[in-house]
Amino acid sequence: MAIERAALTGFAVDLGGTKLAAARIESGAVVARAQVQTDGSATPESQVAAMAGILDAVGFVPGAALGVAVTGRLDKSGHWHAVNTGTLTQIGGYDLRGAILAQLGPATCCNDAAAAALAESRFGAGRDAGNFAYLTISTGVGGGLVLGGHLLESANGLAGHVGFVGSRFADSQCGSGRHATVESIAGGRAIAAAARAAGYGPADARAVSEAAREGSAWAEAILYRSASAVAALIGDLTTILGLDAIAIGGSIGLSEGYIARLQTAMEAEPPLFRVPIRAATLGQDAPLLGALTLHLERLPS
Ligand code: BMX
Repeated sequence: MAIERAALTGFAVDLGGTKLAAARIESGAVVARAQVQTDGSATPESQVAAMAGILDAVGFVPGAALGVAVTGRLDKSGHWHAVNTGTLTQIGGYDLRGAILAQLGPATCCNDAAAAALAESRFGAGRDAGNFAYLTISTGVGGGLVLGGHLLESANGLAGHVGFVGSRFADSQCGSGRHATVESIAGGRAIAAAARAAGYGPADARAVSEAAREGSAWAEAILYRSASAVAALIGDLTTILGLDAIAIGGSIGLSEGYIARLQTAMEAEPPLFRVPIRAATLGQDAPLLGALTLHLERLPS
């Protein structure tokens, strides 16, 4: 059952490819937040210890309501797998739900973009949309689909991983094992790699965004190519799902100028295949709010 935002009280943790964040949430508002950098090469046990540590920093007490969002897929049995093994190098089928239950108490574990999609659909940019997609452009390109009010899920946890769809803009090997995916040309790791290949290393995606803001043509070209690949993906998703709206999140997606680039690139699509593109209104808190929402909505009443 869909809950009201005001009913959101508890804790949430969000382990992304770049940052690990935790929040204490009271009546739908984030009242305490902590954030550190993610260590993508840490073992799953160390990742859980880092989650416990950051939850401690926001006042978590084991047993309190808890939602856990992670980059990567969560299968039906609660096992956690990296899809892009370049982002999390040690995560290949770890019993995350079991480890969290043992160390922190009952919690709901889910994909970070799926959680954000649910939150944006319930309380943010997708409130008026029947069929809605959320895309995060960050370390990777993640996605969540809320169709007719229901978050699309699958037994293997891969549903919604739209960054691994093929792209005509790409031509390199993706860390997922697929060739020429959207993520392999549009995500933060791809943006940083393109900057390095053009001789501007060791620039990370944030430095590329900064360079574009200051007017560097090379940085603008890299970001416009990323936006073009995402715009084509949005056209494909609109075709398959008849989307009413799409929200964009993630550190790159929400960086200055990115949504404007997307809107320009979207003009290459015929009008029927376009959809309103909005910024995620919950910003970087969307995965945190969504993970707790999912947890509370699934508690037996
Ligand atoms: C990748 C994939 C998704 C994730 C998305 C955005 C991995 C490790 N991650 O497509 O599960 O939702 O990135 O997450 O395979 P980010 O926060 O790591 O950018």
